[in-house]
Amino acid sequence: MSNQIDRRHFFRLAGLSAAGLGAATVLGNTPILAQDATAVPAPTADPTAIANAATEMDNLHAEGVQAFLDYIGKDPLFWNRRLEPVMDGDVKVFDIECKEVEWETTAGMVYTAMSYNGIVPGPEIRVTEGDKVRFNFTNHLNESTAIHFHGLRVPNAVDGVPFVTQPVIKVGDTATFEFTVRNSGSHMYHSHHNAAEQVTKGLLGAFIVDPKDSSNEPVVAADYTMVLNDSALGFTINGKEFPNTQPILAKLGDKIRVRYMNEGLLIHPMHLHGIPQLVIAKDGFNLPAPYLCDTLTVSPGERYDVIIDCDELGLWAYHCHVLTHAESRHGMFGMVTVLGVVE
Ligand SMILES: [Cu+2]
Repeated sequence: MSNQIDRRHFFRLAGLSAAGLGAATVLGNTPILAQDATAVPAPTADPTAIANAATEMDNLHAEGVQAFLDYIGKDPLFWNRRLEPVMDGDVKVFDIECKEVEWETTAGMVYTAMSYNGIVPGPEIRVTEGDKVRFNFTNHLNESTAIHFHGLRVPNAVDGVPFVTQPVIKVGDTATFEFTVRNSGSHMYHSHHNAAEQVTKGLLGAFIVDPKDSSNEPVVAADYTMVLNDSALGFTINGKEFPNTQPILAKLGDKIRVRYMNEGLLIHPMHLHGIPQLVIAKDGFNLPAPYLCDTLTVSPGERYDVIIDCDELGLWAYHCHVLTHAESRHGMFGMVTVLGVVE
């Protein structure tokens, strides 16, 4: 088969016009010229129609931003989903139910999610290094599940991997896990059974351990957790897609801490406009040499802690920089929020 026939076959598969093929044939066989033949033609449409279409796209972008602004303060769970324990002697007890829930990530986007206690992500666990904790997980799903404490130093027997260290939690059963929290930092808990589906559908949560000795902790005005997820429920921050995400609002001069946790299947380079991020910890380990960046790639399973010194007034876009996770012709969506620095 000649090279010429190969190229004709390729162009036919690509649905290209005979005119384009002819131009490429006349001009030669190099790949560059073949690409030229596929170039988008100069617009020939009515200029008014072009202007209207462009304005329509602009309006969709503007409507999304307005919807975000209108939604500020309407989701108190977004930054605050901590579960207070019940004390049993000196043990902090957390009761968690695994159950399906209809979960709306943004207006009109409702999914049948898998949840811990009816919310996605599940409740945030926050304890102190040295605490004794007990978790009672009850499975109301239609399939077995398992629980892994990701990043925590635990006895092997509570590592949560079915058929390696323990049985699954069968439908209707309650499983109890008890251990002493040995290491501080930003960690997670999530399903370790049919996990690509169960975790991306919502069986995930933050597990934050404050150090017993807090003298080396940075002093901050506020502490935010951003759980990133993708796939089953779209591209979400704390279970929500723009415009139904919430901004971080800070006062000029505030230092804030943000804890990123990626529970999804993809990388998410988190980019903050205007103000650098000081990375102080990776996977719960304080870094010996913190470093500055404006875009921090958070891979699946990773956690990063950053300090943001809010020294510039304004509304600073704050988003994943895989742009297909953040913006389309219909405007911004997915992993987008704003850091608002006000006087
Ligand atoms: Cu992303």
